[in-house]
Amino acid sequence: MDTRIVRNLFKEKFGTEGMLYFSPGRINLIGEHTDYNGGCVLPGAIDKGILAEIKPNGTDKVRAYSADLQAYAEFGLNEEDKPEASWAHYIFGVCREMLKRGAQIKGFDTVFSGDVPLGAGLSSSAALESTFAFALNEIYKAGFDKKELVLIGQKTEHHYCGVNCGIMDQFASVFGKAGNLIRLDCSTMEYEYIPFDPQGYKLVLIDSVTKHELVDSPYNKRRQSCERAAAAIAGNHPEVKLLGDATLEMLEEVKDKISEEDYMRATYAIQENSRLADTCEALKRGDYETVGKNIYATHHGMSKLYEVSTEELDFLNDVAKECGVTGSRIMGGGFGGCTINLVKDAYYDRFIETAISRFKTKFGKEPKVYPVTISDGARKLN
Ligand code: GAF
Repeated sequence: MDTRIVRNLFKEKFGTEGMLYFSPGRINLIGEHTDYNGGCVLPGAIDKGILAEIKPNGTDKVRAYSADLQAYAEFGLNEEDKPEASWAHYIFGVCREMLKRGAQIKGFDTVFSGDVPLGAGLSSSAALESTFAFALNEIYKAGFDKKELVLIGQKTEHHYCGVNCGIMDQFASVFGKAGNLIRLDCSTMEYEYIPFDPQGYKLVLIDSVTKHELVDSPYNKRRQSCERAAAAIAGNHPEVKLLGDATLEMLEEVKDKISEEDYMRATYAIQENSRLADTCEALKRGDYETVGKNIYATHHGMSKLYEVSTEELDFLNDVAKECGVTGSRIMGGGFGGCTINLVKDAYYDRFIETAISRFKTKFGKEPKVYPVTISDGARKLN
């Protein structure tokens, strides 16, 4: 990412130079809506993210400029100082979460900019949180380890942004490693890197250009459905805390005690967790046909049981099938955003051309295409 825009703006606004930090957005191969259910996920960091220049300013105020929105916000660090602008909540929230955990954060100046497409489901918000959590931890020598930085980002979403998300996005942004997916057990935060370099295949995102916005979406309702189903199962099986601990047989036992909707959501969440385990095995064998089948099955579950798809995303999924794409599905929370596609090299060009032209004819707008490069996590750049 070109650092010059941020550097020039920082110099222009604050007349000095600061330190540069970067954190990436993420993809997720499989394991969607499993993180807050205590299941597993398989994300990787991408080569797009948020870049921030930061310097303590010797006051008790944060002065922040968003280069992309061309917007400025100034705020104190006490709970009642929450700024009005929603984009500034992420920075304020990270500061507050660090202060609550005993860090000595003081006023600073910052300019930031990103190249993660907004609303595409690539976790621009986690990238923003991770950039500031990582940077402030270093600058103020707060001494948090990387897992704590992940939790600081997640709690920022819960307490300051209104999204009861899991830990996948922040984890991928902080722990990303070039060329590797991360198999993360969200109930324990144990993880392993899985090298991902599928010879003869490409991974590509097609952005349906329908904005995915978790803050306004029924994302939190999906989580509540799963928690109700898990609580019903726990009545018979006290060892079950979340759906990640449950089986389909356990769910059947309580089918009559929960709503049909909760039953559908829970069925998807339990199935998705087993699909993830199966996919990790297939990846280790280099069996991309099985990986692809599981990816399609995830799309079906997200569309028909979890109901987080859109007409545009279902359409892109159908086009992928017709073009012989190995695996294709909605990626991230859903309600808009991208599909992720595992495509054989030989089919790639035809798939991209067909997807663009058919989508344009049907919806009158052009989808965007982002080839995926799995990259490193949060870091200092200078
Ligand atoms: C969003 C959330 F932020 C993640 O925690 C995760 O639940 C994802 O949706 C769905 O898998 O990105």
